Amino acid sequence: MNLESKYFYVLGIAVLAFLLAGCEPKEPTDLSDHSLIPHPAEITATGGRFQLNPSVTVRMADLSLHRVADYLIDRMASLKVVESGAADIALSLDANDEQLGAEGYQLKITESQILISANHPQGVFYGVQTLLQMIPLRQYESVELPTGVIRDYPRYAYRGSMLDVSRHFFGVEDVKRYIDFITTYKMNVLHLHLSDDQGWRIEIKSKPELTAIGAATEVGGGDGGFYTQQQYKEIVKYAANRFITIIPEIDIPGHTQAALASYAALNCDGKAGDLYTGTKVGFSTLCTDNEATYEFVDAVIQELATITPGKYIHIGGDESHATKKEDYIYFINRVQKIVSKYGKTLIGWDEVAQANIETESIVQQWNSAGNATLAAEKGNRIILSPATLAYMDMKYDTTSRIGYDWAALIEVDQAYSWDPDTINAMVPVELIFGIEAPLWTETVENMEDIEYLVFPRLPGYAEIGWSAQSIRNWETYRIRLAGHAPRFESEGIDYYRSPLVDWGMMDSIN
Ligand code: TNX
Repeated sequence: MNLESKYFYVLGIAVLAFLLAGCEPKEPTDLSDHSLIPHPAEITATGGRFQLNPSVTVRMADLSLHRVADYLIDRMASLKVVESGAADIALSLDANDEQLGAEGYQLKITESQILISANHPQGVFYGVQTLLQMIPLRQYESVELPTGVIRDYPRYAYRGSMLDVSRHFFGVEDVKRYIDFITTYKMNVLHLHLSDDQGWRIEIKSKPELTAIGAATEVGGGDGGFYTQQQYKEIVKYAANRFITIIPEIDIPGHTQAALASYAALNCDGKAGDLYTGTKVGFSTLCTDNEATYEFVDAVIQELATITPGKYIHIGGDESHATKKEDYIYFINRVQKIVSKYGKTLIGWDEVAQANIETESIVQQWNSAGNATLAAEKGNRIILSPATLAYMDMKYDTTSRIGYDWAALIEVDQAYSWDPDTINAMVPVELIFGIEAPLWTETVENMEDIEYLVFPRLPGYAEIGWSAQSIRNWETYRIRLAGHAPRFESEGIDYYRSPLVDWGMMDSIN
């Protein structure tokens, strides 16, 4: 090799080394450089390092934090609980800090300790979620974390997602996996759409035909299925351990073909209808003149209220095109009384605002700004799920392999770039309870399908619900989102590789 070629050889190696170093798994040395989603309210980096050793210890200052500690132990296998003395991770409830509210936390990393404090266990739990996002998966035994302080609290009290288990049924394990998805991003509600034309999915002991007949199929004619009350309770408990409230929805008076096929008395002609496996909407209705209908609704809500510790029952109420308007209003008014009688607060899709609902009831806007305005005039709080922005069953673009496009095509940037406070000029911001991103499942048959539509839009919806508008920005968000790809991959999540996100730059971290 002559001198010149040697020179180029060395230069070549240097360039290669530089390129490789650029792709190497590098952990941020500054606390503000972590790809945290949702973005925390305040991050102050102090420039030091904390070494997390293989035998990590955790100490909880309060017994009521056992749920949080159990969760952390579950996620970090070699974690040991110590009763007293110094611990690597200390969890406490002594924040005594009004700004943090019920769900906020402070995460302080010094050179010798990680301290998560909050006013309530739920805040500590969210501090734990932030910490877990900073620790590379499967490598926590020897990780170094940058020092500093994160102070964080949510913008909205209600941050949810909905899973439609009626159009296609998803079993308990799938629902738990879905709960894990939303847990990571600090959502606090899972709304389960438990009944529709294509299937009734929750055991009601006094109405056995609902599941004997009404759960037997699903869109496309598959086997369907349902949750026993025992299984439902298991889901509720799994969610509660992650500070997530399950909101059950029984969709009435429309979207009821499965119930109409199960009980003849619910039909105006007294004859049981046929099971339905198509995807049309708006053709079915409970007979609003029959007393049998109200006896049925009472029985269903009573059992549902008993197995649901959360304060909300969702009664659907959308797209009742087969119900006359005056019958619809009469029906919703009566159902409102039944829900109240069992000590629960009613939530309904935006159409219910036309009825005489109580001030505490909550209206979920999916379609009509007019209905949301009506609700606001009555003082009802509003959950925002505008179909054109928040429906995760919408395709990303025309090439998406599944999904609908009736409301919009929703690319990842559009899913992220909207402000709930400015959706309706007529709705005062104090009445906005929060946001929910629904996943309807007419085109969604299995977990891979769920993952493809939910990821990567879900983290964006979680950030809309949690982070102040002033700190949200698509250009910086898309970089943080790319930082989550290694997590999606190591958890086997089949996410949509949106061309708007530079996934490649993070490939090698995994
Ligand atoms: C409208 S949103 C519906 C659902 C469908 C969905 C499909 C709403 C309250 N009703 O029944 O599944 O569109 O995108």
